Amino acid sequence: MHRFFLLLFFLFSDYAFGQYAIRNGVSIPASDTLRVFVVFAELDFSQGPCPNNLPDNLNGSWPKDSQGKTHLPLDANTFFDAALNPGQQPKGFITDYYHSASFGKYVLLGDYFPEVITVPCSKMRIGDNGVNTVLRMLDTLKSEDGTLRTQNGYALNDFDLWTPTENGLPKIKSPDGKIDLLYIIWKNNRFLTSASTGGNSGYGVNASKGVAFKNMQGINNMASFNCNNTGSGAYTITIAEHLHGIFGGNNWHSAGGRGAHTFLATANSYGLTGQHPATMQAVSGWDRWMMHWKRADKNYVTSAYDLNGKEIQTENISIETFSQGATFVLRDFVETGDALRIKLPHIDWQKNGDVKNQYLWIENRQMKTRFDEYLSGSCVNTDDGVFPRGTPGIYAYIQVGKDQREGGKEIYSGAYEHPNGLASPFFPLSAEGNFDFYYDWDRIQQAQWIDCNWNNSNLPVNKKRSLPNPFTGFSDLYRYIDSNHDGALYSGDKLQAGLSEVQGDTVIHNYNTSGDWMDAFSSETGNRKLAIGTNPAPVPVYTYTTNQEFSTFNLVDGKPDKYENRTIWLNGLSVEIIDENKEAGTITVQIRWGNYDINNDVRWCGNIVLSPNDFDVSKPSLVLQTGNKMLLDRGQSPQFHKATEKDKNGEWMFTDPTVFTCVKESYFYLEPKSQLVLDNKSKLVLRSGSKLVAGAKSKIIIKPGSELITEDGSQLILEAKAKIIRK
Ligand SMILES: [Ca+2]
Ligand SMILES: [Ca+2]
Ligand SMILES: [Ca+2]
Repeated sequence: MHRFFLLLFFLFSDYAFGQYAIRNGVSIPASDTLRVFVVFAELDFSQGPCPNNLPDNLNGSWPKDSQGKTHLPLDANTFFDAALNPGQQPKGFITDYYHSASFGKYVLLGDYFPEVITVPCSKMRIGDNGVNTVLRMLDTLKSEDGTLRTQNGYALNDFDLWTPTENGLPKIKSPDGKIDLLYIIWKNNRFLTSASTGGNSGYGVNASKGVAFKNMQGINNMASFNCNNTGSGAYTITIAEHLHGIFGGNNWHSAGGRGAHTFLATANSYGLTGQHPATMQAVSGWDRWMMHWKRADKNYVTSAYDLNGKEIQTENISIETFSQGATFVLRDFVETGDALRIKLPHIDWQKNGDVKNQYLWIENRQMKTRFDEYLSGSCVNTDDGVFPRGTPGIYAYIQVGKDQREGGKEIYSGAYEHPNGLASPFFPLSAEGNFDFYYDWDRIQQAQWIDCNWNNSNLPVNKKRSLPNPFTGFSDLYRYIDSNHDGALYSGDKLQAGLSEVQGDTVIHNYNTSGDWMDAFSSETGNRKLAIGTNPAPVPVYTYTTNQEFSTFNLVDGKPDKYENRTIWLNGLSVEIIDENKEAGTITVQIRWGNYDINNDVRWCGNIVLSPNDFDVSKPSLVLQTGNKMLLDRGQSPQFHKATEKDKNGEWMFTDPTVFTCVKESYFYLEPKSQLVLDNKSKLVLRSGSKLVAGAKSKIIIKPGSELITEDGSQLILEAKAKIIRK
């Protein structure tokens, strides 16, 4: 039998023999048609004893009649389409979601048993997924033609289209006598994963045998989770549980969820693998790239169009592949798949343990489908309703690792150093920028049940008083604070940031971590460019592995592991919007690699490295243009989970002082009348073979405690009336 499977695989796969690929799905297919058998179930807490004698405190919104009988959620028929004819648009939210995400390649159908299965509490044990209990109860029900019928009249074997294979190998499209995928959606099961399973959690899709029932020999896969409310929250949790069947285990969540995380805090990105606190669940470029979901009329999964209308593959834009730069026209990503994926220079992963590659994704999102919608809609700042579902424009995020689409079985590895190993690998770049936030301690908001506050005490941010920090600052979509001042993050920090903001004289409760209208690069927000001098900038971001509970951190001898990126590699990349066609919804984006100029004031923090000019080492690789000021300063946004030292006001700091290193052959040019200021123990290091030229009347100001270090063989050239001022 085993040999037979392998033969089929060899014949029908377009990959080499033995190749595993994420797009083949874990235990279920991630393309073609799959029909989910859904059972809505509840626990009857009056038929105890219940485990640990816990009470029923998940009441949810499922209806009950006057006899106390629980009925199906009112929107039970809105999750899935039971069937879909070719060319027909799905109505069910989840069927439509995957249909849209995959351009119709993934038809995820579903139908449900027409009554709620009520399970006595005494039949549950803590940690039991409840599958066999539910299957045995179904087995006792009256058969119709030897089977059970679902709401739309399907028999059980209509849910058996597939025979599973190994994770990552193509599934076989023939029945094996087992239900392909059983979803048990619970109203109130407190015992699923622990003695306190919440109203929206449980087991994601995974392979599971299950007992024989009726005319079936069992099941291939199950998901079993609470969904005690109806409406959009129910769809969100269902999509979040389904991802494990197609992407992988907990290390495939993004924007929170269980699994060890890539960054010091989880970033609120969007996409299929996101769940709360994702900004949106609409499909991302990475989702489609990973799953090979291509629009039928296109040649490539990830592509865009040049100015002549020719489709260009854009999944591997780099300084090597598009060294002269390029200009692309992007249509709405969700509808077309147009997107750019740009490999950030200076990180080049070769083997496990190396620093993971980072890629900048650029997507035009016009907010056209019903999935382009904030998950926290009513609490989001939409510019007073001007952009209720987000501002149409360019959305940008950095992908860290998660770039092994095929290979051996290790593509599913959860090992921290493996490129695919960590969850929450996306770092959104909000057009609003990155800052060292100013928190207004005089206006702490006490816990109260008001809109968008949810009884959390919180600390408002004052953006007007925050300092720009494009490289290592936080944004609305990525932040954490030591609010109890004990020198440790995730240690007693009940007071939260991200729920409120000081505007003028008042505090606005706007849940600003959940995304807002200012995230898009667009003429609407005024930010149309990512480059070395902008905020944010297209440079690699720091990583810092945190476990799923944020209780342990992966340090070696007290330092981040060697696969972590802790270097801001400067580069000449710029990504700029050069045209927006509002009517057609298209955006033209220009990519260049030789943009080394800074034409505004900047405040830079972190471990920053300047490399040589990529095209001509005799030319500058960084130019601070006339009249502008660069401040090298110590960042205030935490970059370690434990404080490094106290500042002069006695406050804990979670950063190292800034070090700006100019490596061999790099060339930093201060144009006439520009100013470079070193403050707060910043160091500027000129390595042997590097060059700093201070143009006429420019100034290098070195504040107490800061240093300019010129190694032997480096050049520091002061042109007419340029000055170094030590304060
Ligand atoms: Ca099957
Ligand atoms: Ca914002
Ligand atoms: Ca703390």
